[in-house]
Amino acid sequence: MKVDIITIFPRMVEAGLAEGVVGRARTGGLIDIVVHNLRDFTTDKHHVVDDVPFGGGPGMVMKPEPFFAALAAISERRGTPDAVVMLTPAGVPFTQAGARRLVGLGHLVLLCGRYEGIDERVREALATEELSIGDYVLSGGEIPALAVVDAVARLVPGVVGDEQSVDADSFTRGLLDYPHYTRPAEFAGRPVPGVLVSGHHGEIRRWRRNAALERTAERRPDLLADAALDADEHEWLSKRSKS
Ligand code: 9WO
Repeated sequence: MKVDIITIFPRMVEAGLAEGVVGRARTGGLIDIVVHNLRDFTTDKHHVVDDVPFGGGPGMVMKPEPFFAALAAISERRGTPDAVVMLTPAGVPFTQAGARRLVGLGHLVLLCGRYEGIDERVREALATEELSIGDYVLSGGEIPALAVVDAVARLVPGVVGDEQSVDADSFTRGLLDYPHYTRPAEFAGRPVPGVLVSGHHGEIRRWRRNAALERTAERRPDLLADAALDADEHEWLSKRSKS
């Protein structure tokens, strides 16, 4: 899996990729991520990446030339990407299914905007898709880019130590996660559910499945339509909706 990230804040992005699962996957050679400073693709001595907006209005707009030069250099050095993703609130909502689609591609380029936005010619001519991580406007596309990289990287074989934990991820089945507990067995007058300390693995699996289902039905019923449920779970849901 190759990822190229274009940003005017490379240190911010590198810091977000240096630790944890993604950091280990990079050092272990499981993912090849290169962070590019957009200013390296300018031709003036001040490395200008923005300019005033045509038509007037507040703020500055990111110039198209540096993005075009960066994409040409990346294609030359690392091959033509399979997707060029612009991070914007106007994009398609990013989901686990979206992460699964992206991990199937070999090479992604992520474009991070700042200021008031990126010149439209970049979106028209270079971006193959636009992704949003939520309906809010941030200061830049870097945090969304890190979110996308983290979700995609976790799906690269070998990145998450225990493969089972990715498959068992409730979100992998389209459900919210079940509650997690660790020691002490009782804290602040709140005991851990007995089944989790029973040693009955079948019971524990059932408890966790029902807890994920209950939590999803309670908080995100919209996810149930596409969730991968078995017959028991469908029966449980229909009983719940009648109660
Ligand atoms: C801002 C914006 C606001 C309303 C509708 C569409 C919009 N697009 C952008 C945009 O691309 N802005 C650039 C990137 C420049 C300003 C900071 N940027 C940004 C991206 N803010 N928030 C995001 C973002 C990206 C993905 N998911 C949520 C927010």
